[in-house]
Amino acid sequence: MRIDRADLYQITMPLVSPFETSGWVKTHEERILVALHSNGVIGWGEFAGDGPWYSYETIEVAWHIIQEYLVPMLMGRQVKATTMQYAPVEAPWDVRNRFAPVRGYPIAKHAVESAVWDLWAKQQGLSLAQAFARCPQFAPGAGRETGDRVAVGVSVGIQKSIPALVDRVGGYLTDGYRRIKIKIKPGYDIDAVTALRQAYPDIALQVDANSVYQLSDAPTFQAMDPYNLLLIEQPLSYDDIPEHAKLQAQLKTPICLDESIHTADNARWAIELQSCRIINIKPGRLGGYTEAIEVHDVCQQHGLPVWCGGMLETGVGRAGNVALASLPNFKLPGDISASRRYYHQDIVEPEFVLNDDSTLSVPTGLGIGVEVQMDRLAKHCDRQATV
Ligand code: OSB
Ligand code: MG
Repeated sequence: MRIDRADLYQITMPLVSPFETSGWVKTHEERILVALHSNGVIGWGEFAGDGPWYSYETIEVAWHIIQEYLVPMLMGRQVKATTMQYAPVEAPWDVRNRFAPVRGYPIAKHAVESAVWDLWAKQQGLSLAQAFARCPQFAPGAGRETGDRVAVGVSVGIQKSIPALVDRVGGYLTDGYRRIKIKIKPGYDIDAVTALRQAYPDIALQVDANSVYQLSDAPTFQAMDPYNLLLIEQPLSYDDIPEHAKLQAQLKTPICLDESIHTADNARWAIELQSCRIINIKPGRLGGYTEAIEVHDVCQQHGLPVWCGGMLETGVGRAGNVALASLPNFKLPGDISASRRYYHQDIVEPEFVLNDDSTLSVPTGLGIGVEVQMDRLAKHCDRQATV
């Protein structure tokens, strides 16, 4: 695959409503879009980082790493101080090895790797979901049958009060979402869950702490056990695996790891130590779709269900998440809501809309299966560069 040119766009997108977690609050999202050109075909990828909150990767640092290292390495240019010999990559699943000498920066790597997947799928005449089905298997018997709709829910940020939360959740239920995740923090946890269970006794409900608690907070989570939550997401530190095992041993509710799982090896260790019973897969956090598919396969092999997390992606990243979630071990609804839950207007057409059964349809067109609208991109663009 010869890459002729790469265009980078930095954009700022206002959110429909502020998104608050235990660690940060956002009113706008900054994004980098990567467009790789090859023989007149364009492959798109998105850097949906943030930070340095959820991850250390800020927009400035990602721009630098993508422009000065990742794209040149992909194009086969010599990069300062590397010893590698570069041939063009043949398949998208080879990109992670190409990027392996660069330590860290998984979200930046994903932005470039995902553009290669899109480009390759378009060149092969495949949708992204079909392209994922061609990925080599990373564990015995890994399933590759993809569905045409994926179950989704909504991730609800911290609200000003518990009654405001109950209202907000009611709004999303009316919109048709059948799985609700709420962000929690100390002082806004058991009360929030109790109030939601009183108002909506039977809804599928889960919580996400974004790493703000400690093992000594185990009683808080034990107090949630009677509420029949689907899972408790990332209660402890963002790199921790062993202490989550100690917490899981004290709980009936499954722990789901998000921030702690950066690689397929991390997933293997977490399974081995019984740190969690469910894993959240985000291709950005994992450095790309290939690593994400490996985590999918490893979990499938061990009977651990996975689901697709989100980072408030625009339609570019969202399309990839939907395609990924169509793989068979994605057994729980994803944080992949409709475009309008996040943005007044998405930058792609068609936008993602919620089906009656709380699903999104998996695009069937070539590659990501949605078209980036260049006029909308231009409207939001703060910076552009060409490599
Ligand atoms: O922890 O899952 C998370 C958004 C940004 C960063 C981290 C997280 C989130 C969400 C939102 O929960 C999920 C979405 O995209 O709807
Ligand atoms: Mg999370």
